[in-house]
Amino acid sequence: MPTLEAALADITMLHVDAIVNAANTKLKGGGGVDGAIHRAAGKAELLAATAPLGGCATGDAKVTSGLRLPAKWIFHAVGPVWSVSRGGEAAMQNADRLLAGCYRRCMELAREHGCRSIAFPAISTGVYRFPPDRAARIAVKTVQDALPGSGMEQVIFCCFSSEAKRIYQDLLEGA
Ligand code: AR6
Repeated sequence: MPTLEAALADITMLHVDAIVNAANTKLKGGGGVDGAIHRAAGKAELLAATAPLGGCATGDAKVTSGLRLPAKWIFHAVGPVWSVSRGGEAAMQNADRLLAGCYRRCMELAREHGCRSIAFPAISTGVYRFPPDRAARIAVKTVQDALPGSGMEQVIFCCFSSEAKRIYQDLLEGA
């Protein structure tokens, strides 16, 4: 059985086959985890690697190598911006679907690239303001659904605060 774990860590330091970036549709870098990944991987080199990819749609992900990171691959996923004030329940469900799409697509990419370990940040829960509890439920469920037959051995939900880690731990322990 693969291990699913919550870790409090800087995702750029993790020794896994793939780390996931919380990117934007232009794939031209930004703040938060995206900025940290660009700094650690080598900003100029990573921008050169993403330039030919033609951006990325929300809910999808694109691949580059890990460059100077310990990880072999970076999956650049674009999560939805949480802006329900403009659409109520329908907008929330659309955001849920797009966020799930990020995790599903990254698990597909992991399989295509023969990855046995992957680390996800809490996509959309920073600048994009997705509620952390709701995002974590979607993350864990989508990854669990994608595990059978994936060859995955280790999935790390990489948290940047102890509150975020607690949310994931509770979900993973079935609390
Ligand atoms: N390691 C792990 N998690 C981190 C790290 C890190 N080094 N740094 C931040 N986080 P955010 P988003 C957490 O804002 O909401 C960028 O400008 C952070 O605490 O990085 O998807 C992009 O270019 C939060 O829980 O991503 C986009 O424009 C989580 O990572 C936009 O932000 C995601 O926060 C994407 O916004």
